[in-house]
Amino acid sequence: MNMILASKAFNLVITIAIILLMLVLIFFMIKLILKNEKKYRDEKYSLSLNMIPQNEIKQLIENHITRIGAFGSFTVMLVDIDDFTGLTKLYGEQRCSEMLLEYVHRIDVCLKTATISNLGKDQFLVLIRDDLDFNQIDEIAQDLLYSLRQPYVVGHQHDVSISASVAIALYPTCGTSYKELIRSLELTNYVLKRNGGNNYMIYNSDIDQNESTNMEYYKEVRNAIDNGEFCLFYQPIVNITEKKLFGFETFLRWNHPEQGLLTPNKFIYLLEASGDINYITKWGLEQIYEMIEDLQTKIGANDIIITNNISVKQLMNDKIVDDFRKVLRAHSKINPKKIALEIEDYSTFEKMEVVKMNLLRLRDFGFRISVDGLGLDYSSLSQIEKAPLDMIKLDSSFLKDINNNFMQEKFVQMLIESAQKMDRIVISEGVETFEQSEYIKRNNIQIGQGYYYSKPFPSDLVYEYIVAKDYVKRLETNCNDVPTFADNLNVNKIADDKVSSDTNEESAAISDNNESV
Ligand code: G
Ligand code: MN
Repeated sequence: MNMILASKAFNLVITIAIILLMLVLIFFMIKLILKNEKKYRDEKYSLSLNMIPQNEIKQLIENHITRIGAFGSFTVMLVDIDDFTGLTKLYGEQRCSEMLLEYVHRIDVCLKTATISNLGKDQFLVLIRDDLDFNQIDEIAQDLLYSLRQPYVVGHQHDVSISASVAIALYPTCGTSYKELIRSLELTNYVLKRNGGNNYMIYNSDIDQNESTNMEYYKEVRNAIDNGEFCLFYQPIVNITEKKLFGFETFLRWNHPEQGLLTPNKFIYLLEASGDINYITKWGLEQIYEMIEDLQTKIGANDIIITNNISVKQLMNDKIVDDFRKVLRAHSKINPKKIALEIEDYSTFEKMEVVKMNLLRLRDFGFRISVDGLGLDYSSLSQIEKAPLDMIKLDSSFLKDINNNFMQEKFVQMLIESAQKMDRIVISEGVETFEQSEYIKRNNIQIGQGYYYSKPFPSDLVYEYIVAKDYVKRLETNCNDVPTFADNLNVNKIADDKVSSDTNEESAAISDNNESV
């Protein structure tokens, strides 16, 4: 009996010992897994620690030049994320700096023997000491771009795609000192960005001859973006028959610290030249979404449509489609039908396949497409019959000689007829006087825009305007009796009539309008 009890106790002790041993084993295994995981993470991100500061890479390159002399060679690269400012606005600084670690990791994996330094927040200088020929450089750059383009995890989103520009300079042909090499890289980077980024390029002396002045402007525009000097102005579009607000057209303005408020004719070419037009276009769309959300909070459901001017040049780059998709996703509660994309240069757009394609893709997202400044003649009317358009804005030239334009009235009738058939909206722009406003009504155009109704004004006056005009319910019984907005609100804020513009026509129109009130 005792024997049986003793053997049972022994078995129990053994079982407990085995269980304890297994628990200890499991504990150590978990510890090992966690340790490896940590090691992997540390290895992956140790790059941020291994990257050398800018002054060190400078010293390193200068020492290397002294050592190899005029007959040696090496390569430097400037890797710059396209539109990092836009990414940080969309995902936040913290998440983007985490993404940057992964980005640097990819550079390091692609360029195993390279030394990397962080020049600006999204710019990396890479030194490759190997003696490479052009084919090898092409191959390296293509691999690098491919790897950098793969999706990133940012916060909860697992498929964030970013692109980069890789500027490349060879010692000694592209510069014989650190300073010269950096300058060549900056110029090349500028040319890459101007062409829409997402590419690589090796510096050549033609770039220097053609581009150095442009680059100075580029720096100024960059500063303006960083300092938030760009803003959107809003001009009301009114439904004159239903006496209510149709929506707003937005205009880009540069609040220049020395030159005051500038219209796009003064700076759009700079944005186009630097490639920053992509950033500004996306930024503009974000601003509009924010305005729509803000108005919904303040006045509830509404059918206000906000339009955004887009140039053919912007539509030539596929990037606009990706960019707009991202913004659209970030505001998925808002119906994109509330936003109309306005294109000028209708005939150019018609001729360019890529522009048409991009426009159709944007329309598929749900944005409305509007043609701006349409002239009234047979060729433009027959062309737009077939085009994928939702809105048509008639050029103000149509209002210039209203007493003597029988032909134009015929065209308007044709246009209105076809617009009704195709469910399109027709808007008359540049309405400056009471007579013109009456004239468009007589011609069955229901929607008007122009200084007669209101000049464009800054975004923070939009809500004030809607309230002042009592548009929350509907437009006043007779909008023609109401003084223009600028007089209604005597605020000491920038109004569009402070705009510095080249066009005398525009300033003349402003003073005309002021006198008539
Ligand atoms: O081509 P687009 O419609 O995008 O041009 C708009 C420009 O015309 C803006 O700079 C805007 O300030 C200006 N504008 C708006 N309404 C009027 C108007 O009634 N008369 C004139 N001359 N210009 C106007
Ligand atoms: Mn326009």
